[in-house]
Amino acid sequence: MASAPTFYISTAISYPNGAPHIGHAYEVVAADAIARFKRLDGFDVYFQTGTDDHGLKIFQAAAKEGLTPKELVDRTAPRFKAMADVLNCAYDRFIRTVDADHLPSTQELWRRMEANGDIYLDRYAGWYSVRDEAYYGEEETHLNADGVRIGPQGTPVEWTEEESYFFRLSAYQDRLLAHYEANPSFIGPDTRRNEIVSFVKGGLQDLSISRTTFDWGLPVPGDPKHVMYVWVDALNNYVTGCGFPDESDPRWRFWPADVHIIGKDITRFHSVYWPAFLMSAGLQPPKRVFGHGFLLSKGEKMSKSVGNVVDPFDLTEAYGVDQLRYFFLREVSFGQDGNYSHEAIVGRINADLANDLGNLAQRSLSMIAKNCEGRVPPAGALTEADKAMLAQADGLLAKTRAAMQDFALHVVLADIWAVVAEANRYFANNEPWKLSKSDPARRDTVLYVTIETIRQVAILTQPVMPQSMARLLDLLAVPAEARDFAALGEAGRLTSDTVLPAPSAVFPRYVEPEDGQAA
Ligand code: ME8
Repeated sequence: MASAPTFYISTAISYPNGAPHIGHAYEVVAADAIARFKRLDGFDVYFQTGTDDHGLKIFQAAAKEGLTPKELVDRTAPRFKAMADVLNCAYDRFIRTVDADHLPSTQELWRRMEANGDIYLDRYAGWYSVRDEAYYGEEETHLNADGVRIGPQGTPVEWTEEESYFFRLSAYQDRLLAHYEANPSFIGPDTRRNEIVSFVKGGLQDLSISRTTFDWGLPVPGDPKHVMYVWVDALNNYVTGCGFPDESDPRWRFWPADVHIIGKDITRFHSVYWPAFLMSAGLQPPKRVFGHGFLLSKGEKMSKSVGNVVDPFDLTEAYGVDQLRYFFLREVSFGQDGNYSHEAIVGRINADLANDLGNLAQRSLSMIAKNCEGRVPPAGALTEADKAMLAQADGLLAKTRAAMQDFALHVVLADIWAVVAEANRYFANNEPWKLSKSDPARRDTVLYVTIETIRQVAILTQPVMPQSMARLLDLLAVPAEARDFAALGEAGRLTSDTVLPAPSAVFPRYVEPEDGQAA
């Protein structure tokens, strides 16, 4: 048997300089849904997430708390892991840049770039943003009303001068542009691609890639008074996870990564610096970089200074894990910014989950429990309406796969819920509750077609709501080995006469707590 095709997906690795926030939750949930979709679709998946433990930002945050940087990250990084676990994200590795295998791997990348003639020692003088851990050209900065110099992401920059190693990024302009040209889907979505292409066309300056003013980082090989620039260290996590530089490691089969899922603010690092480093080191660039939008709390960017950080642990307590995952991925067009509000999430829970899917499952399964001895009813001769309903359900795999090509998670869910809506219309039009006396065989067929549609909806929705869909598939007595995408369509049709468990509600309505205080 041919081995399954590989699929490597990663999130960004988060700065553990504080607690994880809803933006971090959003990113890991989106990547997890894609990873689960690919697993169910037969791919050999590797999914990596983690934390970016080094750098000046962490160094300064630790100093503020009176801790060493290591003490700080050892306290905070586990919170990020706990968040991914609470959100039911099935990652293969939670990497930390303090992990033992990351140092030799990153030093080897450095050595290869150096051997290729792309690293030289000079002095750096320019603008640095600690918040972004990024160097900016003077023309990218401006003075705000208070006379503070601000970088392109809106964060303060400070003048920095020190001896530094440089990476010859300027030499990669043409190769990068050629790479974007030859691989049109390298940067997604398209708006992000256009921004990057024009940035690179504008000319690239060599990049300062080491620091001497603090020591919280990976030592430069052969010159340990320098630590590597945190972005060299951070980006390299993606190949450390594949066993680099040991190309005989079984995990090396996953490189080049199929997609790095990241936020739009760090697209430049992933689609300019990272492929240039890899080209220099003689490695292949990732196949795709996808920059999702920001999750905004009622229109504002979340930040600690604005005081509107929403704790992901509180959100799962208030609404439920699957409900939150569904909300993130249905409400926000993946790639665009999206808004979070209590009203919006309650709206989705009650309309899409409790009413549309939950009620349909509950009503049809209760009728079966009552009228069909709790067994999958027999399907008689199919009418045109029955066939049309089943054809819609059978057509979902092709549709959702197509949407997944562009990581359009919101389209995947919209396509599935269009079939849920159709199933509700079908159920209402055929009025099976009226047929018990007049035509029980017809009633059974309608119920069969309804729950067969629900079966396919449940299989396809597992990547987004794994626990709830497992429960729904349990209620349909679908065996564990018939829950992947190979069981979609006619191949996995429900078998009449199968005994079903007693039905129970999968999606309760959200009811405001007594004191009116939500989340
Ligand atoms: O950038 N909505 O770490 P980070 C959606 N360590 N996504 C958001 C968000 C929001 N409100 N706020 C942040 C770093 N993000 C680096 C990455 S990767 C080699 C190194 C996203 O903790 C952000 O865009 O600041 C990024 O993809 C991720 O969260 C981690 O952000």
